[in-house]
Amino acid sequence: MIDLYYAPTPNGHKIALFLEEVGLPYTIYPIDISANEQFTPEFLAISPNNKIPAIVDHQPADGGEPLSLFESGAILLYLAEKTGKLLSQNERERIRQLQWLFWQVGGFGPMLGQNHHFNRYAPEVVPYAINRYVTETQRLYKVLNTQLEKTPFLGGNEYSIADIATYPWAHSYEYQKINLQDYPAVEKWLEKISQRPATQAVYNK
Ligand SMILES: N[C@@H](CCC(=O)N[C@@H](CS)C(=O)NCC(=O)O)C(=O)O
Repeated sequence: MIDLYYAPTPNGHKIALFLEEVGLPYTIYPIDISANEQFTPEFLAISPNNKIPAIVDHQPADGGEPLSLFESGAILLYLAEKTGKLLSQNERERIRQLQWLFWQVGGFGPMLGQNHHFNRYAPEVVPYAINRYVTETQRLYKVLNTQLEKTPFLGGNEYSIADIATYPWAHSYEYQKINLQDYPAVEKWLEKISQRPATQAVYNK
């Protein structure tokens, strides 16, 4: 059984999407980040960077003590290796999938997170910051669109943890001042992933 420390945000959705795809049983432990529950000593013992998502795997891949993990990219990689699913066994396709996973956790997520902050949550309007992060978001959507014009999924022909990491952020395109019609390959990819039963299970919960 896996404990998932979760809030209904793009980073939280990533892990739920993976677990639903592969059918691994999990228990959700909600962390209310607006009430600062991410700073409690109990949560910090699992996630020392005080952010969701985090997991505790009570049946870890090495058969040892329960394993706690934070950082969505590390969790997705761990779960993909543990289950042998959603990360290609083909070396070339696998590294391409990992390349896009790292692109998401190092760029697409953090930059869109700043976009969300300055467009939705900042207590004052900061035009410089809004312009900076909307412009960077548009650049990243162009990169995404260019890739998805070439291959049906981010890392190639197969749906993988790279798509799982990226989908929940792109799903929130309306918050980001993004006109999806400017990125037709992204629009098609979003629609395709939204039809998957696992995606519907996560977003309907
Ligand atoms: N790099 C982290 C980012 C996680 C993250 O930013 N989580 C946000 C919610 S989407 C959070 O927990 N924020 C609480 C805080 O910053 O105090 C990951 O990919 O797991």
